[in-house]
Amino acid sequence: MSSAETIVAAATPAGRSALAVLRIDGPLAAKIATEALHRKLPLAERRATPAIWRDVAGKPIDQVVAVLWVAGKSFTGNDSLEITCHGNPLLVRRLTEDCLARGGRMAEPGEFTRRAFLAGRMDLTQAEAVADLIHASSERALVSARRMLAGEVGQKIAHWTDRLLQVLAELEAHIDFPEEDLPVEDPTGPASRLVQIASELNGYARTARHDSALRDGLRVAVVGAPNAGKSSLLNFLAGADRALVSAEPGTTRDYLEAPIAGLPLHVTAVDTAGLRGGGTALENAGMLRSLEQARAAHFLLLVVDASVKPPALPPELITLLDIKRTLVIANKSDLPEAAEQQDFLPEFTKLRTCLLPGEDDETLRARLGALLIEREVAPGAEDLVVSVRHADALHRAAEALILAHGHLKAPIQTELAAARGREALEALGEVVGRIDNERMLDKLFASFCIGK
Ligand SMILES: Nc1nc2c(ncn2[C@@H]2O[C@H](COP(=O)(O)OP(=O)(O)OP(=O)(O)O)[C@@H](O)[C@H]2O)c(=O)[nH]1
Ligand SMILES: [Mg+2]
Repeated sequence: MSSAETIVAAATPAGRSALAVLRIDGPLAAKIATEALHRKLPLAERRATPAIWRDVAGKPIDQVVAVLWVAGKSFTGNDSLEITCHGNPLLVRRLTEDCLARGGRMAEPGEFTRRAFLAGRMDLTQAEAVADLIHASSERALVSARRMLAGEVGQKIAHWTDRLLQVLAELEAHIDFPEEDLPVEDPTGPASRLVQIASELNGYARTARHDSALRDGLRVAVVGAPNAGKSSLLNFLAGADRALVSAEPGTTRDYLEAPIAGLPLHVTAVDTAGLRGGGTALENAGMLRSLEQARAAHFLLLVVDASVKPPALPPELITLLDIKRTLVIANKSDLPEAAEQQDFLPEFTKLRTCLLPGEDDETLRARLGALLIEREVAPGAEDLVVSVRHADALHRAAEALILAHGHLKAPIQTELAAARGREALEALGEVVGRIDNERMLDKLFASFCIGK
C-alpha cells in the first residue's frame, strides 16, 4: 500500500469505446512515460502529448495522448501519468501489461483516492465523495456528492472541532487552576456549550436518514381498488405508456415498475393489482403482491375513483395507510364527485386529478416531488446528507458531550468531563479520518498562558 510503489489501472470501464484512460501513479510514472514514448526529454507537466506507446521490445501498441502530473500538483500527490488510448480492451490490457513489465503493479480498488487521502490532498469525507459522485444516480445525489467533495462536511467538522477545543481548553485550565471556579451557571459557560454542540451534532446526523433515498432512490406504490386509474397514474408519472389501461376492472395482475420522470431524485413508481374482496385465486395472488409492494414502499399513492362511492379497502391496506406517507389521488375529476367521497379518509391529504390521456396535469409530478420533501421522505434541495458512517461518529461524539456535561454538575468532576470531551473530539476526527492532537495543543497554548 506504500506510495513508493508505482500502481497501474484502467480508469474507464472494460469494453469498447472511442477512448479509454489508463492511470499510472508513483515514482516510476515519469520514467515509464519517457521510455515507452521514446522521448529524449521528460514529458512536459500537465500538457497533452500525443505519441506512440511502444512496449519494452520496442513494438508499437497504440497512438496515445499522455499527460504527466508531477508530485504535489496531482490528484494523489505523487507523479501521476494519464494515458488516453483507443477504447479497445485488448489495447488497454497490452498497455497495462507493459507498465507492469516496466516496474509497476496493479492498483487495488480505490487505491488512487486512498493515496490522495494519505497524502493529505483530501479528508475522508471527500475521498468517500469521489465514490458517491461516480455512483450517483440522480441530480440530487450528484449535488450532494459534489458538495461533499468540495469539503462541506469537513468544514463543518472543523468548525465543531474548533468550538470543542475552546471548551476543552477552558476545562483543562480549570484542572490546572482548580481554585478558580468554573462558571457552570453561566449560560455561555463550557457546560452549556457542550450541550449546544451535542444538539447540533445530533441534528446534523439526522440527515443520514436520507442516505438511502439518495443512494438507492425511493419506491412509491400506487394502490387502490380496481379500475380507479392506478395504471393511468403510473403511465402519467413515468411519462410513458408503460401499463395496460382498460375499462375492465382487474386489468393489472402483476405489479410493474417505472421510474418517475422529471424528479431530481431517483423515484420508482410501482403499479399494483386493484384490491377488492371475493376475487379469483389468481386475483388474490396479485393482491398479496400489491400489499407486499405497499409495505416495502417509502410512500403510497392511494388512487380512488371519486365519481363513485368510496371503496371498501381491505384491512391489511388500511393498516398501512400512514397520514405522513400517503397521498390520496381522488381521480376522475372530469366526472361529478360522489357525495360519499367527503367522508372518505378526511384527515388525509387529497389531490383531485383527471388522468385521461391528453388531460395531463403537469403539476402532479412537481406536487409529488414537493410532498416527498415536505413529509421528510426525501431530502430537500438544501440538505447536505451525511452518510450512516458519519452519523454514527456524530452520535457518539454527541453522547460523549452529554456525559461530559453530566460531569460538570455537582459534584463537579472536571477531569472526567475533559476526558469525555476528548472522546468526542476523536469521534469527530473519525468522520474526516484524522484525530487532530496537534491542533488541540496549538489551541490550548494559544488560548491560555498556562506558564508551566
Ligand atoms: N373519466 C375518467 N376515466 C379515467 C380517468 N382515469 C382513468 N380513467 C379510466 O378508468 C379506467 C381504468 O383505468 P386504469 O388506469 O386501467 O385503472 P386501474 O386502477 O389500473 O385498474 P385495474 O388495473 O383494473 O385495477 C380506464 O378506462 C381509464 O381510461 C379519469 O381521470 N377520468
Ligand atoms: Mg391497472
